[in-house]
Amino acid sequence: STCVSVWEEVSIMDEKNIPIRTYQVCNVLEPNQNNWLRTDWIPRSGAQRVYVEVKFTLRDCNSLPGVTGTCKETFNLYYHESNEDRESYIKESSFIKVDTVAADESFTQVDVGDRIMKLNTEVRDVKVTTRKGFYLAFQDVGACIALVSVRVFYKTCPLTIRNLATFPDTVTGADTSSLVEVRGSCVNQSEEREEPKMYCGADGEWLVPIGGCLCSPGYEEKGSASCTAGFYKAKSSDPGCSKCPPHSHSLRDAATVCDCHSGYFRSDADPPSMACTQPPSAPQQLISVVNETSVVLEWTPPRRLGGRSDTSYSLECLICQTAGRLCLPCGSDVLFSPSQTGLKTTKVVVSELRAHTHYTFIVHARNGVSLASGAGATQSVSVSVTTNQAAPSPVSFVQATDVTRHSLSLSWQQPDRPNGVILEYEVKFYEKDQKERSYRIMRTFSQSVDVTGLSPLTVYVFHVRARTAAGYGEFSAPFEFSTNSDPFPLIGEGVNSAFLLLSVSGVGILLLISAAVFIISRRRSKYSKTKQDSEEEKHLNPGVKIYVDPFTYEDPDQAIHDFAKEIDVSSIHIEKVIGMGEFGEVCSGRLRVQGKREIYVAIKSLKAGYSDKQRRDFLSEASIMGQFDHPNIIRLEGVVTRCKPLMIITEYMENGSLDSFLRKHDGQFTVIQLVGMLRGIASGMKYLSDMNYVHRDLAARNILVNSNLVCKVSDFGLSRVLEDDPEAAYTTRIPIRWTAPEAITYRKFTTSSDVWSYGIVMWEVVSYGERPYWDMNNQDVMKAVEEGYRLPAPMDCPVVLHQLMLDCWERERAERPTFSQILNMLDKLIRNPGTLRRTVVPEVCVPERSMCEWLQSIGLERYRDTLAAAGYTSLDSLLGITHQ
Ligand code: ACK
Repeated sequence: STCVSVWEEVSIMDEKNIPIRTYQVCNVLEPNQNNWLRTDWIPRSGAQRVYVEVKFTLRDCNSLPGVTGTCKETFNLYYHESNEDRESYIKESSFIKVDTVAADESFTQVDVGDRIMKLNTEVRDVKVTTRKGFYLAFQDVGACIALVSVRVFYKTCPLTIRNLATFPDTVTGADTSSLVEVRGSCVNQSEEREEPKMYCGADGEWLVPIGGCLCSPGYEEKGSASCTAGFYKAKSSDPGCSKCPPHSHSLRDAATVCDCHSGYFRSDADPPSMACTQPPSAPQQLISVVNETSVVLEWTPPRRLGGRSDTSYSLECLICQTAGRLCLPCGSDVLFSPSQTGLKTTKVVVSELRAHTHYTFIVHARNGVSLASGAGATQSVSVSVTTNQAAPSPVSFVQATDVTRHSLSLSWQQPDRPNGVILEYEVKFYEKDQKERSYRIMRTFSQSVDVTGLSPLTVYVFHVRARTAAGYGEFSAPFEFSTNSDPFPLIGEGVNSAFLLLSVSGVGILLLISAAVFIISRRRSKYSKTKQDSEEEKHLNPGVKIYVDPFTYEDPDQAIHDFAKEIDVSSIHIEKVIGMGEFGEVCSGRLRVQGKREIYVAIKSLKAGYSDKQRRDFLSEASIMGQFDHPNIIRLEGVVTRCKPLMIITEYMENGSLDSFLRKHDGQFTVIQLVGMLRGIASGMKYLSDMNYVHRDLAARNILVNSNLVCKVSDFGLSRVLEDDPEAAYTTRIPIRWTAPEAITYRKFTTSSDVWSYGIVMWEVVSYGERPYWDMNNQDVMKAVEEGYRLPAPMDCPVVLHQLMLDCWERERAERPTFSQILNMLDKLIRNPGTLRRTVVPEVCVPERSMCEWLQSIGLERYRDTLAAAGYTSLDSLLGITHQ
């Protein structure tokens, strides 16, 4: 029955009276209708879901009389996918049903001749993905239908531009819910900001865009144009074209950066939005002040900074044969403070220059565009100077007063041309008839000295010279003075005996160092720890004399004879007991070695009934001391070991130990004198640390003072005590108040812990022998120090000195200064006494001096602020205070 189609092709007129072709079928009277009408092959053209819009009319069965039971009001729509475009026969069963289509209620009425027809439009969609194309078929099952049109189409999301990205015309997906992800491409002169993406919905609508593009440098979105001349756009993310910054221009369109006007520059680091700038003009008003062998250079900034704020200066130093002529660059030994290049300040101190030499200094000004502007473009200013270091001129007048049989007071005037601050005077004198074969030297800060120990009725020749940082000046002409008559024996200071000791021990020490190293490595004794510690601190420098620990000797008597001279007891003349030491009495007396002058000495003796260990400990001090030779270390004259009591003979220090000496002379010294004492101690300690010797008990009580106020480090006993008895209650033997925390807690004794102790000594000196941490007990001291408490500045203590103390008391030992730095610092202070003027106390007392001083004098300075707050700032105003 399907072979012969009952669908008829009929021409009718549409509503506009235009003839159209329709397919009609109307077998409503016969049952079991199955009439098929098939389309030609329709290519899919990439579509995945096609839409079929059918326009048709359908007769209402009610309007057809006598058709009940057979008349239908629907037809069926089928499809069949195929690659074949000319299939002649397709089985019914090959078709897949799309839908049963019924007439819509809203029939459009079409006037066809005398009949009114209702035109229906129905759309069905179907997924077609498997073949190149498909056929559609309409199955009539007994209705009265006219197929007016069949339109087949698919949907696309149309080409669009979103966020500067183009999205192509995109065929929708196969399913009604499918989204097709589409990647956009940036439009011309734009670049991707974030991958542009959009989804094409099944209905042909684009969904929310993701990501997008930005206009390339030189272009802006506004009107999608390039930047015009005079404008630029540097980055795609910039909002739009901007006007060229000052001193720059862009001549062509689409500029990404503006070019600088001629004479203006931009550094690599300058952003395109920054104005073009210029190198600075020359620094101005360069002033030089020559101070011995240093020069202070100061200038003012250039008149034109070129529109930048990164001006820096660099210095060129030239050494010239004649002022300003034939110059060569200075050597690298010249020091520039704060630096030679990259200077932000307008002041430099140039030091370590040669004396009496012509220098030219050129100060260059630079900024960020100096390089960009080409070589040789820096502007500079120069100055030529001649250094003028000179030692002081000779002392021209010396006089003697208070002449007695054994002494006289010598005084003199300052040299006419001191050429700097005088640090010290040196007095050389000798008996006139001895000529200069044997002489004594005395040094003093003041312009006078008491010369004692002279022979009666003897003519002495005196020379005085001054020393500044530049060195010693010439000695004065000889001045002769005679003592009065007396038969008392002659006493000298025995310079020669020290020399003798030194020369005897010189070769021996070298041999000993190698012997000691050998012994240490073989014995691996417990003392090797000490040595290790000190090596950690300092890089051993061959050629520098290193202290040898006498405890590394198997035989302590060998050490004593390597380092100390045995003295015949008959040459010692004990005079009186001056104190008690750890091992016995300390006496003063005189020593007369054959062929030498008699000298005053101190004699330490070992009390009877000593143990072997005590003997060893007692003599170890001499073995240590005997290795040292320095004006600020107590000098060993020799030992007596061959007969009893055992004795250690040292130079005699007239003023005894420093702590008691200061307490006796409370407030009697100038700051410079105190600093002079500290300098001596620092110099001695520097010497010890250079020799790798750690003192461990540096304290004012272990410093001795001679008649010239020269301080010398003594007491080399404690250094060994701890090592001998590590398990003992050693803390009781550690001088807690003087010892660095790491030395107390884990026995880390180093030169840095000696520096801590040195800080305490400074405090003792400036406070004239006050006890550190007063009457606090040891436990409290350790706790307070651990918690960061540090001794405050003593009364009238210069700020710089207290700062130096605080530096010595840095918790981290590596942060503490070295003795060499301390020494330099003190020398600087002595050279510039002005820096010592600022003391800690007056700082607190600023508003009204006299009021402040008065409160201080009555111990009520804590009320200063309260009184000031109430308006009482002067003593006058205080007079008006009422009872209320
Ligand atoms: O404070 P002083 O008088 O100085 O009391 C002690 C005492 O001996 C016990 O050590 C004094 N003393 C130690 N060595 C010397 C010395 N070389 N010259 C003068 N006095 C000394 C110290």
